[in-house]
Amino acid sequence: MRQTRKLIACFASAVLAVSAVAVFKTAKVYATTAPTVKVASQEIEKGTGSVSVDILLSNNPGIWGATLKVQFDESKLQLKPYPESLTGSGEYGYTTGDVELPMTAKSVHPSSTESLSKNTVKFIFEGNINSQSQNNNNNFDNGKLITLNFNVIDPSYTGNINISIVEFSAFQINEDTENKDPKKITSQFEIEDDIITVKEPPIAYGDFNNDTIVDDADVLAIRRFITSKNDVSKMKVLYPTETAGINFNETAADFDNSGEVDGNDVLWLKRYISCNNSVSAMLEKYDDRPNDFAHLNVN
Ligand SMILES: [Ca+2]
Ligand SMILES: [Ca+2]
Repeated sequence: MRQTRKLIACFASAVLAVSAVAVFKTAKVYATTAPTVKVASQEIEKGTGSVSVDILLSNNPGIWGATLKVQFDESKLQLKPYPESLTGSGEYGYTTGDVELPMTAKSVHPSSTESLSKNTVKFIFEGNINSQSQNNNNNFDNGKLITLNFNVIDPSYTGNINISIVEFSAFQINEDTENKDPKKITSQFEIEDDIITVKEPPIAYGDFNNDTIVDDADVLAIRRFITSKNDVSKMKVLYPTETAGINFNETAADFDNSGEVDGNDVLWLKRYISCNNSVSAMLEKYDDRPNDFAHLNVN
């Protein structure tokens, strides 16, 4: 799923520091030693609510300033706003990373100075060439450039969410000259986009009543479910008080993973609970098992 793109990063003068840089898509494969800015892939479970995504810098050729623009799916993600008491307006959910660029990081989303859509966040790492005391060196750090912190909008969504670096421009000063005049060089950054994968959580086999605990209440509920001809709506009619407000997980009721819910699930669930919810203890004690219950160990 990963997309790789090349982007020409202009090492320009400080005056040109924030100028936009064209993005060129290409199929060419670059050596692993190429300067790279990448989105770190992430995998979360459905309903997690939030996700943090790192933007990583590697093979840093030495940069003094940079501009990073990242796009995301605004129908699925929202950048976490900082509490207003901590920051001014226009600053959004990010945390600085390992790369200690001698610059200030700013998010520009939405920007009063630049027209950005809601699906874009922009950071400017901007040094000060005129400073007498600091920021007069290029930075060669690698690692986390910045971390983006998102809220996942739809708690029921599963699937992929694309995160794309749509602009990365960097510039470099000439440390060898007294006036730090920028070396005007051009370097090629490899840009790697990636995705957030939102997966279904593993099935909590046995937890029929969905309270995150596997215990006798589940045994009883599965018995009632079977009595109700494996129909939750019938069960709710037959046992209105006992079932009120419970979102039963029928997949979890199939404790032995046989494809149907029946007396064997009640039998093995009782055995499992009697062994303090230990699969290995249950398998050691009972050898008439229908399978090795490996599906329980994925949880
Ligand atoms: Ca339960
Ligand atoms: Ca079963």
